Formats: sequence, structure tokens, C-alpha cells
Amino acid sequence: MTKFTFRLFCFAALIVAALIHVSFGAAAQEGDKGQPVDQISDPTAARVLDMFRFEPDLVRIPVGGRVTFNNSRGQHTVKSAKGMLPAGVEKISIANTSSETRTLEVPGLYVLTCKVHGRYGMVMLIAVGEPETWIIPASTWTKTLSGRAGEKLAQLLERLEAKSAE
Ligand SMILES: [Cu+2]
Repeated sequence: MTKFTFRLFCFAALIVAALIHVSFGAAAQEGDKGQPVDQISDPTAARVLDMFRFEPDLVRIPVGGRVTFNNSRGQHTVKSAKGMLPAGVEKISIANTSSETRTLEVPGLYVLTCKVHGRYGMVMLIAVGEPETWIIPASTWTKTLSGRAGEKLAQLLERLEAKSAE
């Protein structure tokens, strides 16, 4: 081994060590359920928008963070709104399970609705990563959703904006 190849070898080893460190540091731990989100029916709620809801309805997590959806049963489902996910992310569809965890690896905004109660405003927003990566085509998104869903999404986007300005 020449001096040069030895140096190259050391350099490569350093890079590999750094990469391993980074990936272990950022990855969610196995078994870590992350942020819980409950799906709730509450016919006695004062506002229609609160009768069927995700709780919390606005979640911010780091890249690679996890969200656990609870109570996707009966009529409640979790379904990504069409076109309202970061580019390249597969659609999300969860039903008939008491608990399911998803790891969100791609930064950006995720809009989720309940298939049955979405039109009553059962909508939630997950923001992954840093605000620079959140592209918010708010006017098109809020007009695309039907019923009270658009109204609810507009409120969520406003709250997110206020939150990220803090
Ligand atoms: Cu529902």
C-alpha cells in the first residue's frame, strides 16, 4: 500500500464512520411509536368541525419521525388527500386497525383525511422537517377538498404558519 492509497483508505473509512453515525442518530428507534394521533367521534361537540376529529390535528415531527394512528376502526380511516403529500411519497391508507405506526422520511407537508368524515372537516396536517421544505399551495389545496374539509385545512395551514413564525 502506497502512502497515497493508505491516506485514501483512511479518508474513506472516516466517511463511512460518519455516515453510520448520522444514520443511527437520525433513525427512529425500533419500537418507538412517536407522536400518537387519535381518531375521535364526539357528537356532543359544540362545533361541527370538532365532532369527528384527529387529535392532535396539527403535528410537527423531524425527518424520519414516527406517527402512530390510533382507532382507525368503524368508520374512521386515515387517507392521504390526493396530491397533498411531498413529491414521490406513496399514498397513505389505513383502516380496520386499532393502531398503526408510520415513519415519515420525506420532508414536507402531509394532509390526511378520514374517508367517511373528511367532508365534515376530519382533516389533519403533518409537517415534517424544516419550514423551508414546506411548499404550501394553500389556495389550490383548500379549494380541492370538499365540504368543510377545505375550511379546516385553511385553518390548519394558518396555525402552522403562526407556529413556524414563533
Ligand atoms: Cu372518521
